[in-house]
Amino acid sequence: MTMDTVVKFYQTGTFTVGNRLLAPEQRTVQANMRRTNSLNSGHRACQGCGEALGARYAIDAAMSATHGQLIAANATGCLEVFSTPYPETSWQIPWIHSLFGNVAAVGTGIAAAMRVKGRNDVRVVAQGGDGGTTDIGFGCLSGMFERNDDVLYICYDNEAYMNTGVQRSSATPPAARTATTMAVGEHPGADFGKGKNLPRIAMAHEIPYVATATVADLRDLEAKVEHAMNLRGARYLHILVPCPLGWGSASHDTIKLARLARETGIFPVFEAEQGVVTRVTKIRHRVPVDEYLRPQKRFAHLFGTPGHPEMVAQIQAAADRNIRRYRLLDGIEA
Ligand SMILES: Cc1ncc(C[n+]2csc(CCOP(=O)(O)OP(=O)(O)O)c2C)c(N)n1
Ligand code: SF4
Repeated sequence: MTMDTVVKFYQTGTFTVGNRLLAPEQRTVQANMRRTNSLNSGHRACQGCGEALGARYAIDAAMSATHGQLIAANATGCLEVFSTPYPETSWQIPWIHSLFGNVAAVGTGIAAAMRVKGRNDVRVVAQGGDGGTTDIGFGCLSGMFERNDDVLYICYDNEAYMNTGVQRSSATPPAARTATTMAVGEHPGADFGKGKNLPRIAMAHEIPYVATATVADLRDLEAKVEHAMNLRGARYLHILVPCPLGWGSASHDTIKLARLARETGIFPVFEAEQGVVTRVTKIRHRVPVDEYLRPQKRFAHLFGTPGHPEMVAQIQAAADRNIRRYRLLDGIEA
């Protein structure tokens, strides 16, 4: 070997060559040739859609954990629209489209019907976007939590109502420009101090399991779905799914942005049981929030001339607060 030979090391556990270096039982669901392909090719999601990627991994993992005994209910939104333009469908599992705001109740009903039929082996996932979850479907979801119904609810959080043209939801972050937030003026973009933190609200219901994940770490996502499907009762999984169309980001930056959301502290990745945080994903390489914000056109006004450095500082302060609150960095206490 000469001095200038490039030596490549592949980590075991990556989704490229590494999976083949692992024992078969340690490989990911997607690495398995017999995965379900629950959300199959041919759907109409935009290029680089984080929601399509997240749904594919989550539902394949749920299918694997339940040995194929799964029914999914889907709220109205991008995931439903791009996967099932009538009379076509990309779903290869029993799947039902609910109303926009009642998918948690539909999931509850399916679970109850299965129980009455003595089919306790059939499990249920209810899923929707952040608008369907944090706003219009919130009452049904809180009821599902309160009754501890046997459903895993998955929220694909792209931080706005994307399917209808990028309107603000209560999950839209402060300063983000949408079709329904101020485009110009002293404080353009979504307001600071508004919005809901659904994972924390779910935790307040003290349900068996609450977790957050991103499409930057798909192995972690699969593991959380598998864990959730091995539990009974109400479970909630909140996945950050970048949306190139709504965020004004490059299609090839979806994974990078999801990783930066985690590494800045903007999106804490953790698990909680009965309302108590049990595990967090530590930040490996801390980065300032502007590295996450700059590649997204929805935040472009923060960096123009003169820009809004005071708003960037407020976002940084919120990220730092997450780092303290969830102990995302070793040595930094709450
Ligand atoms: C009761 C009702 N109101 C409004 C709509 C129109 N609508 C369809 S999808 C959608 C936005 C969905 O946003 P979100 O839940 O965030 O999912 P995303 O499309 O972003 O994945 C809206 C407002 C509807 N279908 N039903
Ligand atoms: S608008 Fe966003 S969420 Fe909807 S399909 Fe396109 S990238 Fe995915």
